[in-house]
Amino acid sequence: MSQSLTRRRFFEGAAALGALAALSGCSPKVSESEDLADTGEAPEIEAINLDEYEVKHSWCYMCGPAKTICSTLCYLNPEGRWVHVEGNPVAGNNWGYGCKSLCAKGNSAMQTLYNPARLEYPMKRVGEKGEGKFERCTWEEALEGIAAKLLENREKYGPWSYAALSPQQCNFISSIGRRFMYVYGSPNYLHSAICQNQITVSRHLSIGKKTDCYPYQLGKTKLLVNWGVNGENADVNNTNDKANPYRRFDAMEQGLEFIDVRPMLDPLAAHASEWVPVRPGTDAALALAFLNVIIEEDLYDHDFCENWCNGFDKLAEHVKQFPPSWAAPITGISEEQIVHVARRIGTEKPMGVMYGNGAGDQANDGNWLSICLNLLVAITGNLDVPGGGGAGKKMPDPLFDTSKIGKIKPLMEKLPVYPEDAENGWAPSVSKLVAPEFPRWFQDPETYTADTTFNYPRSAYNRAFQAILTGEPYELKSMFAHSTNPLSQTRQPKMVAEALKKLDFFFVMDTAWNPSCDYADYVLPACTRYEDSCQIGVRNMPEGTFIGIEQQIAEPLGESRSDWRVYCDLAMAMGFGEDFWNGDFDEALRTQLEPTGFTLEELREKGYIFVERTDGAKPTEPEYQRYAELFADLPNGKVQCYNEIIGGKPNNREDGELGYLPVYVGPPEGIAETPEIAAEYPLIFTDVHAHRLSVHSYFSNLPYLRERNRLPWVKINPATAQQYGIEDGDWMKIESPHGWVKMVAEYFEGISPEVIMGKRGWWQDCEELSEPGYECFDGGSEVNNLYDATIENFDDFHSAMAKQTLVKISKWEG
Ligand SMILES: Nc1nc2c(c(=O)[nH]1)N[C@H]1C(S)=C(S)[C@@H](COP(=O)(O)OP(=O)(O)OC[C@H]3O[C@@H](n4cnc5c(=O)[nH]c(N)nc54)[C@H](O)[C@@H]3O)O[C@H]1N2
Ligand SMILES: Nc1nc2c(c(=O)[nH]1)N[C@H]1C(S)=C(S)[C@@H](COP(=O)(O)OP(=O)(O)OC[C@H]3O[C@@H](n4cnc5c(=O)[nH]c(N)nc54)[C@H](O)[C@@H]3O)O[C@H]1N2
Ligand SMILES: [Mo]
Repeated sequence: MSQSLTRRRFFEGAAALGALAALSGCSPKVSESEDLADTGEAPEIEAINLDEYEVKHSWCYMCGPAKTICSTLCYLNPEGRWVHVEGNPVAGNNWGYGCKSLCAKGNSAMQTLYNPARLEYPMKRVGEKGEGKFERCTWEEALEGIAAKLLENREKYGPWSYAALSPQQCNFISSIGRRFMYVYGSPNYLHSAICQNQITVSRHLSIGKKTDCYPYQLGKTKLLVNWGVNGENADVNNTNDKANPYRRFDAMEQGLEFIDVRPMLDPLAAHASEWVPVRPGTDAALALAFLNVIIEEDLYDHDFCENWCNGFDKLAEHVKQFPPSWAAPITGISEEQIVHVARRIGTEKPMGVMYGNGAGDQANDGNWLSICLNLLVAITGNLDVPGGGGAGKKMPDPLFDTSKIGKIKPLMEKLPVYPEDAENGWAPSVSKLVAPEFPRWFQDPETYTADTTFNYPRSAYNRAFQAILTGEPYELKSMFAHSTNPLSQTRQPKMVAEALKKLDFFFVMDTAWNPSCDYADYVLPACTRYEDSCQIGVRNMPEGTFIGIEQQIAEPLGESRSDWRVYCDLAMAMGFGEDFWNGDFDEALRTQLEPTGFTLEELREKGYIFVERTDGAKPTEPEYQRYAELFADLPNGKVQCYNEIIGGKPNNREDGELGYLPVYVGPPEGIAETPEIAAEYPLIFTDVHAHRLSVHSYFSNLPYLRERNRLPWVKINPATAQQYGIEDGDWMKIESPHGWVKMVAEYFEGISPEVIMGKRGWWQDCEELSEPGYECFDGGSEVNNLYDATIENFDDFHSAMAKQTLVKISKWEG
């Protein structure tokens, strides 16, 4: 495997973690900086003979629980203590087959197991909600208490009154957790409305489900537009994912150039041929102006637009309103740069766009923004051409039947069909969704069966909390926060706390005590992946097919239990045993393995099995330009420049109609949008989500990671900071019209002087380093306090909420 210089340099900065990283063999130096700087020398390391250690297989879970992304080898010392971890070279994770590297988080995995913040026992609330008074109880008492209350509430308020929170779409909630919900009778799976599904569904609406605007053969691509995506943090070590930075570096050696559209010069943006520091939340204006220039200057693909675009002429007419002179004062990007970048997008071929959370998931016009990004690739004739959007090589078939791995039937057929569902052609129980994340008409059986991303009913997390407060359309009564912290996850934690206080019954299951536990009736302790053996994953590669399971590395801490098994325990207490393998989760695993020919015992014993490919089969070259097939599911079999899927249909709030053509809405508070607010709050605030030293708001309790990510930082241009007398490292007070936080100024020249940018989620303390955790409410460090939560401002198709606002700052002397 080639490891180019750029690659190696990037890795050292990104993932070096002292002795452990050095042991893993891929990263000889220690870097203090989270950026690309190469500083420091390798510490002296005492040689350890790993041959004397027991090795167990596991899936790393540090990109989120219930993921089977990186296969790892875990070394236990002769005393049985887990002391070292490395990537499994056979599994093809990381940089591909043969590589052992892990990212910084992965290298700190041992500390998740031996962590003082871990929850050990079930707890029952004895004080007032929010007061934090709890008493230890037995599992039996907790499970029976929960079951009795859930059954009572179903009787009193109907099955839809129960909701499961699932912002990060943990596999265990989407699979067995949904099975539990559906057997109970509720459709209220509460998705964040700000993560991935939003941008994916928008793509489906515009160019269909069978193609993509991202180029899967990056080596053949001339120009990549990287828009609001953060591969250097979100996908740092993950070969499977398209945002992986190393892939990009390899492609750059073959001539790829990329343009980075992000407000901040993040590490990867520093390698771009062009940086477009768009004002947060104004991306849709920029995208519309690009469409304007490309169409006005006749840079579009005539043949494609005539034959394969629905209503191209209407779009062309429509975008005349959005010239660069209109977009420049909104976006903060000069007319010259808008024209220049639009020309590059229109002429440098093949071209593709990669976009992420920052471009469509977390903007209140996110649907139209994502649609515009897909249309840019389509109308320039870059779909399904070599090196262009969507076209990729096809992997040879796996060497054994993997079709059931990781799958647990959710039993959607258990959901009741109400007359309103049947009359409207909606999927079962859609009429009972408390806050349909996508419009009800979109949540129909056909959408569910045809789509792997969007295949079950959803309500929007934030709007569901607001429904508890208003009682409109009804009040949820029971809620399970499984692996989520509502007080840090969504906009306006103070509103969420009020809703949790009002909620009749709330239970939480977590590995650690998160702030929302204070409001729970019961708190259940989860063990880590490393303390049980519940997830099977497969990977099919050119070299062979890999199947693995976690081997138990240690006994569960205290009385903590596996997330998967607890659904079985709860089902037994509820009388649902028949649908839950009579309480034995291993039976679910056996069902998954049936077609493979391997047994659970065999797999657990070995940890993983690799079947080498000897048939000589290689990934096959795709056929190109299969437009009739790719667009078959779209109205008129064409790309939706004029969107007949959503146009003229009710929005998700059912208080208006969706349009046919893309529009710009902009952030709820913006410099150009609300000058009256800008007069008092002159700076723009937004946040990064993925950071390579944490996941969401957790893992800041691990000393390896916290050491390098100590304080709730906010990046600020020194020129701006100095105007306010704020030194690098000073605490700052940041106030928006919606709330205030305090964070630590981190000087950074690579950010526009009018923008400041933080990271969300700082509630965890780190006992070993005596680092405190910070409050989730105003006056703490949770950026979600700053944002608007007016439902009318949320995206009216997919419910996305803005994470951009205006703020004023001052030095915090408190
Ligand atoms: N290490 C780590 N990895 C993760 C996660 C994690 O927490 N930690 N989380 C996982 C999850 S659940 C998800 S959804 C993915 C998310 O992964 P990504 O889709 O890559 O999203 P973000 O990390 O939110 O990065 C968005 C980027 O957009 C920029 N940005 C912010 N506001 C704006 C804006 O208004 N306009 C534009 N153009 N850009 C903006 C930010 O600076 C950031 O660089 O990552 C996953 N991977
Ligand atoms: N302002 C702002 N808000 C955002 C985002 C943003 O970019 N900006 N990003 C959004 C996105 S994309 C996402 S996906 C969500 C994520 O939002 P959430 O999923 O709610 O993430 P957290 O708030 O970190 O809460 C996760 C909880 O899971 C617990 N946990 C970790 N591992 C396990 C386990 O194995 N079992 C159990 N039972 N619990 C475990 C952690 O201790 C923690 O308390 O946040 C969203 N919120
Ligand atoms: Mo996410």
